[in-house]
Amino acid sequence: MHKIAEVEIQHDIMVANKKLAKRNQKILDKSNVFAVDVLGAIGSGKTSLIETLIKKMNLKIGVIAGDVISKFDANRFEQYKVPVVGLNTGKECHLDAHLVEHALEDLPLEKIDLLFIENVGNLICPVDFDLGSHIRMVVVSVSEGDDTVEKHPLIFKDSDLVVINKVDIAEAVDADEEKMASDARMLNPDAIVIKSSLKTEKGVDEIINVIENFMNG
Ligand SMILES: Nc1nc2c(ncn2[C@@H]2O[C@H](COP(=O)(O)OP(=O)(O)O)[C@@H](O)[C@H]2O)c(=O)[nH]1
Ligand SMILES: [Mg+2]
Repeated sequence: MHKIAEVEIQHDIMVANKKLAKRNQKILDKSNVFAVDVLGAIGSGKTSLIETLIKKMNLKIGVIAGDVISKFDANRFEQYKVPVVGLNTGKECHLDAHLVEHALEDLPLEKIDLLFIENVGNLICPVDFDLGSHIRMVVVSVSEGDDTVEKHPLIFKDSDLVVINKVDIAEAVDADEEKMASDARMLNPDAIVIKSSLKTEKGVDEIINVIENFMNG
C-alpha cells in the first residue's frame, strides 16, 4: 500500500513537471530563445564549457546556474557580464521546470539568443525532469572513469549532444576516450558525440557548430 502511494505521488510530480516544461518552452519560443540543458557530474567541466562558449560564440548568451547552495557558479558567469540567474536546489539533486519558470521571469529574454541551464552535478536525478530546453548536452570527463557512460545509460540515451571532456588528461588517468565515445554512440545513435579539452580547446569549434546547427533547426 505504502509503495503504491509513493509511486502515484511520483507519477503526479512527473506529469506536473512535463506540463510546466512545455509552458517554459513556449515562453522561450515566444522570445526566440534557444535553451540548452547542460548535464553532467560534479567537476566534469559544465561551467568551464559554458564559460568557453560565452567567450567564443558570437551570440547573446544567458545562463541559469543551478547550485545546491549559494551562487558559486552564478558568480563565475557574472564576470562575463551576461544575464545570469542562480538557482538553489537545497537537498534536491536536480533542477525542475518550476524552478526554471521562476528563473525565466528574472531574465531579460528579449536580449538573449542562447540560454544555458547548468543543472545540478550528477548523472542520475536530472534525467526525468524536463526543463523545457530545446536540447540536452551532457558533459562527461575522462577522469570519471571510462566505464561511466555504460554505467549511466539513461542520461546518454536522453541527450542530443555528448561531450567527452578532459581528453588532455586521458593518459594520466588511464581512460580510453574512444571507448567512452563508442559507448555513447551505441546507447544513442542519434546523439552527436564530441571529444573535447577545455585546456587545449580541442573540440570546442565542433561543439559551437553543433549547437548553432540545432539552433538553425
Ligand atoms: N585538464 C582539464 N581540466 C578541465 C577541463 N575542463 C574543466 N577542467 C577543470 O575541471 C574542474 C571542474 O570544472 P567545472 O567547469 O567547475 O566543472 P562542473 O562542476 O561540471 O561545472 C576545474 O578545475 C576545471 O578547470 C579540461 O578539458 N581539461
Ligand atoms: Mg559547475
